[in-house]
Amino acid sequence: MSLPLTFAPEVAAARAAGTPIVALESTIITHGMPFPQNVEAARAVEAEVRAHGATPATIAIMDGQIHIGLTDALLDRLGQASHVAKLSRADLAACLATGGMGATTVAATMICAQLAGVEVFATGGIGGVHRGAETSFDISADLPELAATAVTVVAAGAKAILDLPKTLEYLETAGVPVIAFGQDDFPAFWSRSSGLKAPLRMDSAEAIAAAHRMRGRLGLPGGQLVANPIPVEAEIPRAEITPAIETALAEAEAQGIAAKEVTPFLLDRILALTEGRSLTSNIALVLNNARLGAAIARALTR
Ligand code: PSU
Ligand code: MN
Repeated sequence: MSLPLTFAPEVAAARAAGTPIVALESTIITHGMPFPQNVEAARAVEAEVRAHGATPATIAIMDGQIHIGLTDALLDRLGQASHVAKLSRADLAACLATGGMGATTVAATMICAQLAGVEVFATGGIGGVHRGAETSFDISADLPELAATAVTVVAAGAKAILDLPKTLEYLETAGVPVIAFGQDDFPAFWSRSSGLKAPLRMDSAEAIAAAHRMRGRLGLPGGQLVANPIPVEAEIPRAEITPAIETALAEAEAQGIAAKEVTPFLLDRILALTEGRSLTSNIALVLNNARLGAAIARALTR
């Protein structure tokens, strides 16, 4: 039986020509940003990938198919739909089998990208080990996926809503290369630095591509996490974002938010608490990651 993959026309053309492709996730569209900024941002990110010499492939589940690349009509449908499932490794197959509509997280996007032969994926932030994980056990399925699936993921690090030292410890245990791009520190999404040193540093897309290829040659499963700091002009100083994070975390606790609701709840509250400032920064860092993702995809194609 063939895989339930549907390629958008521009992605099918890029595959046929062997030109670089960059995967993009869809949970950021349905659960990370409000409509219509979500659809506008998704289009801007796709345009940025094209402007840097690669073809964007936004991934989502609709009508029993894994869509690798969304036409304008599909992107509009997804961006406006009200009850879209947030899909990770655990629920991807069930959504496909039942014909539901689903947005893919980092973990599910990696799985779908690998099925489609796409080796690079650009996003905003990854999920990680939540604060209080020692009692809640809340660790994102994105982390074990990075250890299992051979896709290089470009993100702006992880948000300070998470426990960043524990997140880095987990990734080390799982054997995931964490590569800060162009600096020593692991970036913290809105902030260029988390105050923690990243285990690895690379300064060129070519080096990241070479490391990706070498993992493949060695037969090491899993991908790489490239942590690309937010551009200076879009950065929100840590002192300014911290109160919003603390308030959002306290609200989540008081309301008993659990499981897959936690991350979307926190993102939504921080957006409101910063009066949209976090959204502007969010879009700037995803565009920045799209540029680096395109450069890595180009280097992999050479
Ligand atoms: N972190 C962000 N922005 C996001 C997400 C995480 O800064 O949009 C989304 C991504 O899709 C990520 C998912 O894969 O949330 C992680 O959710 P969870 O923590 O439930 O695994
Ligand atoms: Mn979780």
